Amino acid sequence: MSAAGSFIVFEGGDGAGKTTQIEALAQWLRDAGRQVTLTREPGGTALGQQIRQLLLHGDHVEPRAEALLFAADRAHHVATVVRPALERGDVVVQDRYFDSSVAYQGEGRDLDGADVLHLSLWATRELHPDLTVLLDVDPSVGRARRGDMHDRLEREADDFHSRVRHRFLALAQEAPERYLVLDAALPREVLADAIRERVAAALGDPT
Ligand code: T5A
Repeated sequence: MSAAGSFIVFEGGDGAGKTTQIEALAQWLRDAGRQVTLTREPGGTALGQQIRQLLLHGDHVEPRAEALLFAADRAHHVATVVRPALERGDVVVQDRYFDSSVAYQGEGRDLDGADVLHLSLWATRELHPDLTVLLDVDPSVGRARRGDMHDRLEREADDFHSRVRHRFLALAQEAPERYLVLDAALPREVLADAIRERVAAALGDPT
């Protein structure tokens, strides 16, 4: 486990259902008496909210600048929110982390994935999640779930989102012991049960 606490990250394509599952998991952990820090990238700090606005709702951003901005958000977030929470002993439940950069900027934007990963490892002083829950979603399902709400990255074509999806799956295959991969098309409760079971095992039963 990372420091004193535990670091659980949710990843997946847009509209995969991460927010839904993160909220359910955080409530379950709190009910079990755990101290939980619920956070997200980009935008888990005041500075990050400004970066999020630029990245998701601003004008065109060059791919390398985009990768650097996500990494800058991450560096500040990990140093000021995530590490202090882990040092307190919290369970940190986080919406997106560096796999999103490798998948979206490395694969989607066609930058070198190894460079993008290296940037995030430098930014975070190599803080790895203890567990990553990957909600694997077909881009057309994610798009339908999002309705008319599309930010700058969500507006990319289905081909972009297919490449992102396959990079997420490849990352999980490289280190299966650190991932829980679930089909995001399953009913919410089925997903929530599977996540709780795996998190309980990772935490040594939070109840
Ligand atoms: N990004 C991010 C990068 O490019 N690089 C990076 O390094 C990082 C960190 C962030 C954007 O930035 C990009 C990736 C993203 O494009 P975000 O705020 O994380 O944006 O946006 P999304 O991931 O798209 O978040 P969404 O809120 O759109 O999707 P969620 O959280 O995955 O899904 P959720 O829970 O809001 O659910 C979406 C809808 O589906 C329903 C929900 O009720 C909701 O209506 N739903 C289900 N329906 C049927 N069955 C289920 N199992 C369902 N679960 C949820």
